[in-house]
Amino acid sequence: MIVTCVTSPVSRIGSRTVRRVDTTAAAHEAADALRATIGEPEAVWDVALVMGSGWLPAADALGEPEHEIALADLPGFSAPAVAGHGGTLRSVRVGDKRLLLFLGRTHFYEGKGVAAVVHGVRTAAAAGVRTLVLTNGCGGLNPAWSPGTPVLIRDHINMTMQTPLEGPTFIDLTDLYSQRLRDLVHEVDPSLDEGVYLQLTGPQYETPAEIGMIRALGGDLVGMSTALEAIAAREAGLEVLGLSLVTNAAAGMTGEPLNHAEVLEAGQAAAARMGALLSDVIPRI
Ligand code: 8IG
Repeated sequence: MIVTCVTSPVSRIGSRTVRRVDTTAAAHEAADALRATIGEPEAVWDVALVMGSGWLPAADALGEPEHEIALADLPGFSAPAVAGHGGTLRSVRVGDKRLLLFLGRTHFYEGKGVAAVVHGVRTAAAAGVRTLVLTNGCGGLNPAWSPGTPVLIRDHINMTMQTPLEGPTFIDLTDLYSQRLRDLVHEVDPSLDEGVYLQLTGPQYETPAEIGMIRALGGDLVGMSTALEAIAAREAGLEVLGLSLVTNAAAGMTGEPLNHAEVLEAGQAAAARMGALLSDVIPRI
């Protein structure tokens, strides 16, 4: 359980309400530890950006970080399985905005639970953030989207059958991927298509038959992140922007097998466009 630092054994077997309060407390503990680490006890950030697979090469385009720390050094973020392979957190000024930049995220398939998957989002909210930009690398179901094509997320289908919410937390998701923010991105790049992102748990990629199912359900993009984080963000009152990078055609579409090298290559090739897009969008948020 990721929130052991503030979850007493009593609350763990206690009511759901107590546990929900504890995930918020864990996030505030992490945000306070971040402020203490950088020596700014009053620091507040405006925007958080989660860089998914394929997006990491674009991170440097956002500018020189004022601070960079290992996420594992903050409470509630677990140490990486492989030393040196954990996520990092940067604090960057972009225009007049203070940006919390998460390089790497916890995926559901790591088996640490949904609270661990969304701890970064809740920490960002506790650090004052009002707007969350979620990026990911994903498979594309539209043959017009060649690897390296960015697509705006219009809506999602959460097929993980999980939720970060506990208790009777009836959150409205009607405009989860904010129309205001999508309009703003379209001002910067009118050519961007929109699509519905469908999250599965992974870690295996889909079978061609599953891609057929996803298409029938209305999914345009398929991946292993983002939807659970977006739900937690909305619970925390954040406005959400979602951007997918199609790094591969979904299974069965090309006759070729899927491979991770293809994902990394698509990210490298698209880095300049993605970096410019994010640098243009964030100051306007
Ligand atoms: I990058 O084709 C990336 N992540 N589920 N399917 C799923 N996740 C992905 C894919 C994909 N590509």
